Amino acid sequence: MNHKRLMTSAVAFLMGASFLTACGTDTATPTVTTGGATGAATVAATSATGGAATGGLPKLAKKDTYTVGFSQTVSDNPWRLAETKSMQDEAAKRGWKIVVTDAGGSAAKQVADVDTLIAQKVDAIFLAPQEEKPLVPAVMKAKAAGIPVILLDRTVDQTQAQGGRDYVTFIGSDFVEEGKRTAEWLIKKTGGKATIIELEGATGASAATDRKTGFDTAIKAEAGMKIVASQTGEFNRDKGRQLMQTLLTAHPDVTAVYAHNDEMAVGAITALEAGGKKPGTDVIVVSVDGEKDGLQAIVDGKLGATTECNPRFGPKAFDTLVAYANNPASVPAKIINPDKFYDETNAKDNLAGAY
Ligand code: GYE
Repeated sequence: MNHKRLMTSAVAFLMGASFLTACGTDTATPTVTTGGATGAATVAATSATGGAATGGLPKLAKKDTYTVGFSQTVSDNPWRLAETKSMQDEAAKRGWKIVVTDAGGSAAKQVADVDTLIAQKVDAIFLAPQEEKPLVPAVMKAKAAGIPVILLDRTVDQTQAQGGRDYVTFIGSDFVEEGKRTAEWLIKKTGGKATIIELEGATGASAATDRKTGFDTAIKAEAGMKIVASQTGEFNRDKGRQLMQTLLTAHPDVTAVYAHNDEMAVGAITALEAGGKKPGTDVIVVSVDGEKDGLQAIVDGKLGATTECNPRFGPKAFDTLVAYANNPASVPAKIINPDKFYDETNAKDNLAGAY
């Protein structure tokens, strides 16, 4: 970030902070950034758009710029940081204001964060739900307040809230498919014979539930593929490392590890090496995401493969919101991102562009 940009962000942050105080909504500590100097000069006023929901979805008025909220789950890994940056960069590009909240991995805190965004009367809310069930009331509250919600990267419980009815749409990957593709690569690599430890993502998160379903279903059809342990490492590198250390002691005969994200895979690789195993040879490790450290681990021969899950939502998220303002019927209830796949054949070529 150059000096001018830094100053702009600092000014924007201060203006955002005073804006929050003025509104008496200082229960959370959102980060506020705007799109460059012009954006910073005009951040003082926000406006509520669209009417209150009368059964259907809240409308979004057509405007040149919007103030949007982005409710992030946690900021402790490169995937989350890349997602937040993509949203902020896109806001800056368009001269929109964006208010970012960080739930610190707590669904309860995220519900409060959404309350804060509603109280600020943002035009729309981009929500990355930490967990499927606890965030349903937040979606409903925003709807009742007349604020359209777009779900990003994870979804909410589909039996209670639905795209096109309670929230505008979900934009993200097909997690079941990610789990399945990762399993298929592992089956091929191991000739259908492996003793597997599964490191799950955050409990209750759709990304974890569905990645497990996809992988476990694909493995079930193979008599030689056995999952001997499956526990949560919460999508976190160090928790993944600690969990792998524990599970390795209980299952020293492990020959494969499936981690629901690269962060936990990298942690598991550290634990395997500390436990005297050679990842890539003794134990084949596979995961999901395609972050820089994941691709580097493939180049180093320690990670076998990773199915991409792209965190750069900014352009698509903002385009979708504009499309919704122009013509609500043009936005489908679900927008699925295409995912690439990385292994030793292409990891090196994609390293430079990775996050
Ligand atoms: O794969 C993981 C993260 O919800 C798709 O959450 C996302 C997942 C992502 O923290 O690394």
